[in-house]
Amino acid sequence: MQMTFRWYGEGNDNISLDYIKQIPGVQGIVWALHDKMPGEVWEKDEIAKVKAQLDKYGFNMDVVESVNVHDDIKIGLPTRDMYIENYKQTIRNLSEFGVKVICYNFMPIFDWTRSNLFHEVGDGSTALFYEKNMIQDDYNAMAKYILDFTEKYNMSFPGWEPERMAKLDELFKKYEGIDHEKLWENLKYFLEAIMPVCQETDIKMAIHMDDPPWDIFGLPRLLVDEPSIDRFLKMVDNPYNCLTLCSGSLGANLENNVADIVSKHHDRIAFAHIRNVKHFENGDFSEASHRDCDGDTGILDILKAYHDAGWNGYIRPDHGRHLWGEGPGTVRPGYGLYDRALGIMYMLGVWDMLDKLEENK
Ligand SMILES: [Mn+2]
Repeated sequence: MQMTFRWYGEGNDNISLDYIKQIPGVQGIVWALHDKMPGEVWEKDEIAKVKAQLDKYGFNMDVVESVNVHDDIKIGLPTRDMYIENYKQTIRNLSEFGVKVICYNFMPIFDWTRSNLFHEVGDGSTALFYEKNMIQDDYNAMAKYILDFTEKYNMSFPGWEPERMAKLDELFKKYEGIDHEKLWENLKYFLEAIMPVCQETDIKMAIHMDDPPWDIFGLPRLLVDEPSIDRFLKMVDNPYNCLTLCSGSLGANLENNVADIVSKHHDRIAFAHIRNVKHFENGDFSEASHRDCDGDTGILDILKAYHDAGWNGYIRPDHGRHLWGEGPGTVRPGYGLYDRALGIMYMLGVWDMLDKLEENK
């Protein structure tokens, strides 16, 4: 496996590359041009700037997260072809800088969704939290919570662009009539259109699981469990059509066995997100430390499944808790420095031991 760390870019992330360099084992930065709106072409001079910043530290830029997909593609409007052409151009531009994997998602309107971004965990730290009752019918209330937060702390979250969120009612109207089957069709159309460019440029498209893995606010969500992942990979059966397998997203549903999915589909997993989730009886869940026993996701089984498969894809700690003074205004929710660094050390510790056991066999 190749360890990476997500970074939001110069002037957009309080964590410096200097600090990331001090975490053992990190080879690459998972990056993006965060000021780009979905549908825009990523220009070479913009990509070159990031490359120069990463080169200074010897980090690779092999994984991009995310190149967001325009809503018109998800809805299947006639304008989608223009946005798909832009997407292809972005892939070609990225390939000139050695990019190997593009992480993206196909969630309608909302990206990841939580009801509390800095929930007290009980040991003095905070974590992202999902209160089931809070996320039922009122999408405007939930969007307001997130947007008030981003405005207060002068931040922006990928997928939560205020420009898009300002037109929520309009967006929901556009998605009327888009059920699961229609959305599957539109995803297939998009992938079939870009696969030849992926083959030509040797870039894998790695879809992120839907988070949480069920429908919200009446919007269909597709990548939610093993059968839907099977369907996705079969639908466009091409080695460039891959997964970003997110243990945290899938782990929000206790019925998902992530290690089984790893064993079954490791050759199509280009990028692994490792995160642990702790469940409560009433259906709420909290993000947890990477340590296996701190949550219900089965982190040890998952890492072992990757190791057993001889997997050599890209991996990163997904989210972390906020520790040691990290909080609103100092870090992005879920993207502090400390807990993600601890997560890396846990993963590398497990991995190194598995290597050793195998050597001594
Ligand atoms: Mn993830």
